[in-house]
Amino acid sequence: MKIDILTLFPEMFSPVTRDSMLGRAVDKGILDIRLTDIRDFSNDKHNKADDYPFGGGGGMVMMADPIFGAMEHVKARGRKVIYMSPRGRILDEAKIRELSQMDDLVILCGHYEGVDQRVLDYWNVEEISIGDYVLTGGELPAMVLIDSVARLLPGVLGNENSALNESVYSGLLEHPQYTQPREYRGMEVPEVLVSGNHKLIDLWKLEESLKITKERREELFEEFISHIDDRNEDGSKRFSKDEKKIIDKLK
Ligand code: 4G0
Repeated sequence: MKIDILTLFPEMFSPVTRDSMLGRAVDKGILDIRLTDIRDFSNDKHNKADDYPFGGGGGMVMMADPIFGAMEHVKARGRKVIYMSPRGRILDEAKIRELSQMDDLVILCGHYEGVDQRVLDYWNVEEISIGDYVLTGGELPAMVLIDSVARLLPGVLGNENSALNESVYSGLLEHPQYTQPREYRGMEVPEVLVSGNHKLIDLWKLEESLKITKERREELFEEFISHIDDRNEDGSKRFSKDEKKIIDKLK
C-alpha cells in the first residue's frame, strides 16, 4: 500500500515510520510511506504557507497554492485523497476495512484552523475525523488512521491476521485476556481458559464479550442481538444452539 502524506511537519512522522510496528511494515515493503513538506511548494519569498482567514475569526488558514503544488507533485489527480478534519465522518472499523482494501492513498494534514476550502472542493477530498475533539494538527489523526489500516494488511501483525480479525471484530467489545503466570498475587486465571476444552473456551469468550458490551455499550449490544438470526455468506447459521443459549441468557 502506497501512502503519500502532505504536511507542514513531516518530521512528526519519523518515530512512527522508523521504529514502530509500522516501521517494520515499511521495512518489509508492505507499506510505502512518502512524506511531502507542503512548505517546499510555497511560492512566497518567506516560504509562507498560511495566512489570516477572510472574514476574520482568528487563527490561521493554510493557503491553497502550496497545497495545490504538493498535490500536483504527488500526482494526486484520480487518487483517493483523505483530509484529517474534526468535521469529517468519524473513523470506525468499517471505514478502516474499506481503506485497507485500497493500494494507494493521499493524506492531507491540516494545521491551525484547517485549509482553504478550495483545496477540498478541487481535489475531491474525503474528510475523516478520528473523534469529536480538536488537535493542533491532522498529523496525529493521520498516524492513527495509518496504524489502524496497516494492522489489517497481510503480514503486518506477524500472524496472518485477516481471518483472525474477521472473527474477533464481531461488533462486541473484547473479552478479558490473561497470560502467564496462572496465579499472580493471589489472582487466578479463569479455570476454563486452561481446561483445553476449546468449545467451552469459545463459549466463555462469547459470554464475557456479551457481558462487558451490555455493561459498557448498550447500543452495540442491542445492534448485536438484532442480528443473531442472520446467516453467514454460505447460508449456514451464524450461531450454534449453545451460543444462542448464552445470548438468550444475557438478553
Ligand atoms: C481542520 C483532525 C484541521 C480543521 C484535525 C483543525 C482534530 C482532528 C484541523 C481544524 C485536527 C480529528 C477547524 C480547528 C487540524 N484536529 N478529530 N486539527 N479546525 O480527526
